[in-house]
Amino acid sequence: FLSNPKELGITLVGFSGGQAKPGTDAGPTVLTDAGLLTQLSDDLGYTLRGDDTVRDFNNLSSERFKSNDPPVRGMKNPRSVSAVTEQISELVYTQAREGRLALTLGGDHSIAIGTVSGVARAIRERYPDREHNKIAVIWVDAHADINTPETSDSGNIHGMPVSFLTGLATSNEPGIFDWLRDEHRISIHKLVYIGLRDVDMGEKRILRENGIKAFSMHDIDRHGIGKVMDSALEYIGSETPIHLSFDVDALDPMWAPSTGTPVRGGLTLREGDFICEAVAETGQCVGVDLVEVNPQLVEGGVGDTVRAGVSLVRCALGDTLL
Ligand code: 6HN
Ligand code: MN
Ligand code: MN
Ligand code: MN
Repeated sequence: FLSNPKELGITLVGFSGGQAKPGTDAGPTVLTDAGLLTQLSDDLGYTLRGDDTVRDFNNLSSERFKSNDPPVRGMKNPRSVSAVTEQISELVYTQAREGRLALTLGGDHSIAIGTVSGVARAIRERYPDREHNKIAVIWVDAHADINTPETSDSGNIHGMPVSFLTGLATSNEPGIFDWLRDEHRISIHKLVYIGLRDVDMGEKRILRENGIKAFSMHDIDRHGIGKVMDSALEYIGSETPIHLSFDVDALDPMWAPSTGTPVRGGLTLREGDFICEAVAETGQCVGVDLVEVNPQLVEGGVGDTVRAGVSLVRCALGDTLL
């Protein structure tokens, strides 16, 4: 699915409007300051060709926060999140359309409305005649992020991206996700969750009623991460391109404390790395997000979380495979 499997299209998205805590906007900076991009080219041999291969959204966006953006259907900052994700979708689309692996560093998880929709549209266009031109999404997270505006208690859009991406939630309101069309959407049957442990009541109902594939921490404890990844990848099938959306809060706070909604009882770093390796090993991976790194939250600093994030991205790009 990639025209050159060693070519990356990177998008840096310092955006925090999908939730209330400042700091997530500095996520891409702490990851790149740790040398992540240099490591990807120098250690892993990825090409970052031309000045369009790394798109720094911080410099591109003129209107990250709209000044007049009152809630709609309970959603907070709806116009800002919609405008930002629309631009990300376009950027990521152009990268993936070139056959590059689209890597996005966030930012809060609302940005996945942009990344997943951009990749989904690009792959459809690249393979119009293929049966398997609809991407699967592996969503690694403590949370399901599938609230609709109506089921959400918080109104934070980072808890809703999957409902907009699957079409469970829609909006025709001008400037509020009215840009999302069928070509951007993913099938609810090609979605797999891993690492869930804090799912809201309304979300559990959505998961149940739609028969959505989900591996909770309970399943990982029972079967082990190896069997869980086997089942997840078998469910997706070997012909389907995969987008991996990794929320760093899937890891236990012991490994990734600097994040906005930490939940204890999570993945070890090694289990997280294994998930990424197993996806890389398929050769089907077309997009990767790493989101919710927030350098402002923890007293002892963001070091542990950044090291974990760097490790996850390296593994997703095949670094640890022999
Ligand atoms: N994330 N379910 C909660 C909510 O506000 O809807 C938490 C969402 C967390 C979102 O971690 O990306
Ligand atoms: Mn989460
Ligand atoms: Mn909750
Ligand atoms: Mn999330």
